[in-house]
Amino acid sequence: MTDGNPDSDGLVVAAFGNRGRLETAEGETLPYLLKGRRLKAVCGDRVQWKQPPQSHEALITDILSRENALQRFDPKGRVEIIAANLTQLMVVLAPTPEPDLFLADRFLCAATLMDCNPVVVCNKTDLQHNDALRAALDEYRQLGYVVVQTCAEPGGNVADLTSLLTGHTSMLVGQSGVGKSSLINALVGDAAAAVGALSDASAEGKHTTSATIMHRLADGTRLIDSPGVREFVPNISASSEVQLGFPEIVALADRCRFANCQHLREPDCAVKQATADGDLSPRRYASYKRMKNITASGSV
Ligand SMILES: Nc1nc2c(ncn2[C@@H]2O[C@H](COP(=O)(O)OP(=O)(O)OP(=O)(O)O)[C@@H](O)[C@H]2O)c(=O)[nH]1
Ligand SMILES: [Mg+2]
Ligand SMILES: [Zn+2]
Repeated sequence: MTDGNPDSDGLVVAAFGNRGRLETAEGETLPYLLKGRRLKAVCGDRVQWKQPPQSHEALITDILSRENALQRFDPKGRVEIIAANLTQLMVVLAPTPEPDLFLADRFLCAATLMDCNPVVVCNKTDLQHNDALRAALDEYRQLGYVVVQTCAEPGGNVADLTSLLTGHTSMLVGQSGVGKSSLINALVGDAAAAVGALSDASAEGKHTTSATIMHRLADGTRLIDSPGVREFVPNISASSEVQLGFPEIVALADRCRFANCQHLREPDCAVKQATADGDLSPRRYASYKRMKNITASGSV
C-alpha cells in the first residue's frame, strides 16, 4: 500500500486464471485482476483489494487464509482448488443422467473431510425414479445424510432445499445435466440471466456451465454453481482418512482386531465381516475400496 488508503474487503464470486469478479463489502460486483503471479484466487475466497487509478479493474492484493477448500487432483495429478470457504456441499443426483453413485460418495467424503455439511439432493422428482436410485437415496438416509428431493422445472418444489440453505455458503456439485444451474435459477430468480450468459452452448446445443460461480439470495445466502464432472478425485492427504467419509465404516472400525485396520486384507476385520453378513452395503464397501485406490494413486 503506497497511497495510505487501507485495502478493502472483497469476496471472489468467479475466478478465471488471474482475472475474475469480486463482490465488494457494499455488494457491488467488479472485475478484478490479481497482483503478481504468486496469488491464485478461487470462488469463495475472501480478499483484500484496491482500485488503481485509471483502471476499471479492482486489484486483489491479498487472499485471506481459507477456512476450508474443495480440492481435487486434476487429470495430470496436480492438486487443484475448486472453491473455498464452503459450509455445505450439495451433491446433486437425478434419474437422468444415470446416477454415478461412486462419484456422489467421493463428493460426500470430501465434504466431511473439509468439515462442511454433506447434503444429497435428488432433482427431477417429476421424472420416474428407478429402483436403484430409490435404494441409493434410502441408503444415504440410513447413513445419516440429509437427503432432499427437488424439481427445478417451473412450479416445481424447491422448498425443502431452500430451508437448508439459509445462512450457508452452499456449492452444488455433480454430473453434467442433473440440474444444478436449473436449481440455482429456480432459487435465485434474478440470477437466471447471469447463469445463461456465463454458460457455453456445447456442440449438442445444450447450455452447460463452464465456470464455478457464486450467486446470492436476497437474504445474503450464498449458492455456488459448478460445471458438471464425470470424475472427481478428492485430495485426501492420507489414505487412512478415506474411512472418515464412510460413517458406517467409522462406526465398525473399533471392533477390528488392529487399531490401524484399513479394512482391506487384514484378518478379523469387522468391516469385511459386516459386508459378508449383509450388514454393510456391498456397494458402499466397494466404493470405499475404490476410493482407497484412487487416493493412493492420485488417479481413477
Ligand atoms: N424434468 C426435469 N428436467 C430438469 C429438471 N431440472 C433440470 N432439468 C433439465 O435438465 C437439463 C440440464 O439442466 P442444467 O441445469 O443445465 O444441468 P447442470 O447440472 O447445471 O448441468 P452442467 O452445467 O452441464 O453441469 C436441462 O434440460 C433442464 O431443463 C427437473 O427438475 N425436471
Ligand atoms: Mg450447469
Ligand atoms: Zn477393519
